[in-house]
Amino acid sequence: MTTKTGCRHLILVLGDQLTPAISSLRGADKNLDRILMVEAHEETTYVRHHKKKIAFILSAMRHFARELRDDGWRVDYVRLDDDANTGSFRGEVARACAETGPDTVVVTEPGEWRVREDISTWQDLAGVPVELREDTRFIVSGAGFRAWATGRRQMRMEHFYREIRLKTGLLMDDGKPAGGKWNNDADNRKPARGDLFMPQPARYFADEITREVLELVETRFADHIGSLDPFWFAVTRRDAEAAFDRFVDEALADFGTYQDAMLTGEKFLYHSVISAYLNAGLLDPLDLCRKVEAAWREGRAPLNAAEGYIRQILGWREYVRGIYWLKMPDYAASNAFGASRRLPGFYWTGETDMRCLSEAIGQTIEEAYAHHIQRLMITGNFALLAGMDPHEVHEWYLAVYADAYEWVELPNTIGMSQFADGGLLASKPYVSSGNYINKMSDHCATCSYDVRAKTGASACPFNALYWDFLERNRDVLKGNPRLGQPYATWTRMAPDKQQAYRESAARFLEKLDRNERV
Ligand code: FAD
Ligand code: DLZ
Ligand code: SF4
Repeated sequence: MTTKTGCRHLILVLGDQLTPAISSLRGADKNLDRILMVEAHEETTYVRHHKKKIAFILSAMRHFARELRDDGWRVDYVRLDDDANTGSFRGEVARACAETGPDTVVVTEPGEWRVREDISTWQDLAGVPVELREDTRFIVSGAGFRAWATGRRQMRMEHFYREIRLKTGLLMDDGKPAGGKWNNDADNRKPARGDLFMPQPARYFADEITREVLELVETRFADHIGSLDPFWFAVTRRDAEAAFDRFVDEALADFGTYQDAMLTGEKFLYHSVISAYLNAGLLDPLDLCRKVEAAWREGRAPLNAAEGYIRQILGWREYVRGIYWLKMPDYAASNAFGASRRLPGFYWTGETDMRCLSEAIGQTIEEAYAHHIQRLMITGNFALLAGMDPHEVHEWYLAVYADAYEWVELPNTIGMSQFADGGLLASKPYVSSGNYINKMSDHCATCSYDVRAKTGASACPFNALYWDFLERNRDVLKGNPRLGQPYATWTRMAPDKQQAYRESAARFLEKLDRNERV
């Protein structure tokens, strides 16, 4: 049945669902149905997103709306500055229902708990049935993950990953892992040297649509973190695919080897820099994995690189999504260590004498991007060692990265990085002293602090904080078999040395709490 304006289904497409393959469009009819896309004030401000993240999403949305219209769809596109815009999905769905009188509102499940909760109220609000469809862009459904998780004592990513390799046949030969091993990390994770050839991600000029968005964002979100210049993100599927192909051609071969490396001034190294595109729907995860497998089979990349890369997408990405939907809403409030320190101001400015942190945060402000090891072993490591409130840490990560949506960011922050879930996701906290950072980067050579000094005002703060963290959280961590060695070392340490570490950490944390420059 159609209604007064000829609208059968009102199909809401969210800003991270930008693909014609989205399940809400399945079975849709260009003559009977209307598509609604909304630039919503509420979405742009529920955390204070990086300007570049907002600009990327709005520009990609506008380009996708154009693509749909060119393909013959009726698209109602509500801009942020439209006078009638009510500022929320809920308000715009109600307004569109009143105007077009659809039989049903159709939407693919969102990536955040908060939006899903909201959607459950729309039926009453708009007086129209709401059909929530599964997001089929993922390889494992919510129900599939729940089935995998049921009855398991431990939900380790590595076991989950093997099952998806079997299920998809990716990197499998005659039912066995290609090359004989499921995981080739033994060949990965070496430090990098500054004289290596550094591939660069594909960069795109801002077209008229993007330029208009950049102006809008600069005006409306002037007080949000980040710079808009340079803006070089792909905002269409075609460009995002070209960016990925370039990564495969130029950087994939060394992806595994330098996956954990950090170099001053090198923001991307051999990473693919496609997470923002992938999470917004411009790229398809299985498609990427198949391209990487093909590169290996054709001899264009070694197995350690191809397997390492595929594991990130097929393994980690699917796994954290499964954990998110399995454990929400309580997961967001996890705080196994009862940590409560406020995030220091330098997380928003990059103004610190700790070179590793100023590099990671500085490039975050500039690019809305940092690679995994910077997020985990620099900003995350420091926040965990210093006892920052995990919820505040989560809101920081959600705000500052162009790829951040809660389904992927929250388990990475709460679980992997802050161990706030007490070890559900990670088998031990990812913490280190300055030694690890010195091994994996060249930052310490130009730092104001001395990485070799253990205690005192000029010693690398990570050194004392590391031992202080272990001692402070002994009750939570003492039974962890993977921490047996560090606890044994601490116990063997002379009491005056232990005391020097703890005093050094306390003095540093007091400075931090007084908002003094560190
Ligand atoms: P590459 O290093 O080239 O890896 C390829 C792809 O693998 C990525 O694009 C991504 O899609 C996937 N991937 C790799 N690691 C992970 C992971 N741990 N979880 C999920 N997918 C992964 N990733 C996000 O996409 N959004 C986030 O909001 C996010 N927040 C994070 C917060 C913290 C504290 C940490 C430690 C990690 C977070 N990650 C997040 C994971 C990872 O850091 C990014 O996916 C990666 O840095 C994106 O850069 P890239 O595209 O160059 O990735
Ligand atoms: C992150 C974001 C931003 C900044 N702005 C919008 C927007 O204006 N309109 C929109 O549809 N989506 C936006 N998004 C993405 C949504 O927040 C995302 O779809 C939900 O969090 C569910 O994952
Ligand atoms: Fe970071 Fe410490 Fe090295 Fe400075 S010395 S760069 S604070 S690890």
